[in-house]
This record gives sequence, C-alpha cells and structure tokens, in this order.
Amino acid sequence: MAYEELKKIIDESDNIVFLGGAGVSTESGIPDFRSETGLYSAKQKYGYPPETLLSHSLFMKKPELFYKYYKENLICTEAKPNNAHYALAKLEEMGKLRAIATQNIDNLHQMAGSKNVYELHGSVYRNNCMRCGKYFDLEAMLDLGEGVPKCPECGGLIKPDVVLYEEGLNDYVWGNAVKYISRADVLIVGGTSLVVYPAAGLVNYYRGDKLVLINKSETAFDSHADLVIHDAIGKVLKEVVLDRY
Ligand code: CNA
Repeated sequence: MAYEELKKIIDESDNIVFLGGAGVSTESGIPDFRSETGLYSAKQKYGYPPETLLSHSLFMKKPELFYKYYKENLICTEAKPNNAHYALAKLEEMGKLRAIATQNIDNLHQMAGSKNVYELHGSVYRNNCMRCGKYFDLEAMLDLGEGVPKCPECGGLIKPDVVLYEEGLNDYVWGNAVKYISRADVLIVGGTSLVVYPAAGLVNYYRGDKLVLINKSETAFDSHADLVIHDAIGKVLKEVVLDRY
C-alpha cells in the first residue's frame, strides 16, 4: 500500500527535502489557486485574472486594485498550521528532513516549527517602503488603514515581500532550494499543481530515485515519480508521520 511505501522511504532516509505549494495550506482554510474551490474559480469580481492582479505592472499602475485583491484574498491571519505542516516540522526535528522549499507566502511552516524554510515567493509577513526601505511587519502594514499603505515617514508606496508575476525570485532562496534538492536522497513534492515556473522546475534538479508526489489532482510530473499519492496531504502525513513516529 502507498502509505506503507511512504513510511518505509521516510524510515530509511535522513536526507529528505520537501517542495510544496498552496495545496499544503488548503486544510488550514487558505484557498489555493487551481482547485475547484480555488481563487481561479472565484467570481471575477475584480475584473482581471489572478496572474494580472498579482503582477508587478498592475501593482505599479493600480495599487488600489492590487491591495483590494491582496488584502481580501491573500492575507489570512487567522489560519493555523495543519497536520502537513506539523508532520514536516516533526521530520526536521527528528533529523530526517533537511529543508522545505515552499511556494506559499503564509508563514505556516514556520508557525508549525520548521526552521530551514526557503520561501520561493516571499511572505506576506514582510513589507518595505519602496522609497526609503523602512520595514513593516504585517500588523504594522495593516495598521496603516484601508486602501494603499503608504510609508508614514516618507509617503512612499509600501510593497509586500511577495514575488509578483513578472518579477524574479530571490537568488539566495533559489540557490538554497536548488542546493538542497539536488543533494536530497528523497524529494517529497506536495500540494502543488507544478505549473508555476520557475518553482516547478526545481523538481528537475532532483537526482535521486525516490521522488514522491502527494497531490489531490494529477500533475505533469506524475509519470516521473516513484510514488504518487492522490490524496489530501494533511491526512496522508498524519497517518504516515504524526500517528507513527
Ligand atoms: P495551485 O496551482 O493552486 O495548486 C495547488 C494544488 O494543490 C492543486 O493541484 C490541488 O489539487 C492540490 N491540493 C489542494 N489541496 C490539497 C490537499 N489538501 N492535499 C494535497 N493536494 C492538494 O498552487 P501552487 O502552489 O502549485 O501554485 C503556485 C502559486 C500559488 C504560488 O505562487 C503561490 O504563491 C500561490 N498561492 C499561495 C497560497 C499560500 O501561501 N497559502 C495561497 C494561494 C496561492
């Protein structure tokens, strides 16, 4: 059975790396992009698809619209880590998991206790003034009130430390994700449709023979994987990790 196979793979390794996406946080109540209930299928009340709303050019040209969408859909301060986040943190604590590379911007891995997390697309919890560089945590940014947050010191536009469409990834974060994945014995990929590049291309850096995919729906990488589980990742990792170690 697939769960037994996954347990055996985890038992035998102390060099596991996890690559994840929005599906890791759906069980925490944060919608992903491409599930049936994801943000792509939500009523188009903003007049543009998410790729446009979350693009650098829209941010610069229409910051009011960007922030309306962003605050209503991407900031979920109430969300708590789920079993997937806790299981991965436990595997790190046990010395089995070396790193997490995530496309998520929600900080839930860190909240669950994971230490070595590479946030490929940044985090909603960090923000900076584009003019003077002043730093604002999420609370400080939200405290600036409704609409477009402006720096109280210089009046500059505040930008979240989130990688928008049209922007490049952080070199340090990308370099570390490549380093850990290329050296991993086991790569577990979960909760990602693997269609957003360059993040999805990280799978191609893996050189081992234990590629595990845990995703509710099929992905283009299923045929390359050594083990594929089409199920909810929190449920899988609870049964395989939290209930057994
Ligand atoms: P996606 O394209 O929305 O894909 C999510 C995938 O996860 C789909 O294939 C689903 O079938 C699958 N899935 C959903 N729920 C589960 C579950 N419980 N268990 C297993 N699989 C599940 O999201 P990707 O991350 O692949 O796309 C990349 C985008 C989405 C990144 O740029 C993210 O920054 C962005 N995003 C992040 C968040 C977040 O931080 N939580 C939320 C929404 C979007």
